[in-house]
Amino acid sequence: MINPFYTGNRMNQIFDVSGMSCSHCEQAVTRAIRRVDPQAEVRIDLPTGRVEVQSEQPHEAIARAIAEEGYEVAV
Ligand SMILES: [Cu+2]
Repeated sequence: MINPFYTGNRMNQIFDVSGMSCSHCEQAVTRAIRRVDPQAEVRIDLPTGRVEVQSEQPHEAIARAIAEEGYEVAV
């Protein structure tokens, strides 16, 4: 898959998040992820709760940040 954001060390990570219902939630989750990795690329699909992140930070660290923000992350 061709990914314009791929820089070499970044991994494409998918999270299944429940509890996001509006753009405010989207921003809260994005901010939480950027606290772990300010360079992270974040794409959120609200209807499905699919969160796609490109980051070199570990999957668990990002999942924890989302959970700490108050959203449920499926593992
Ligand atoms: Cu919301």
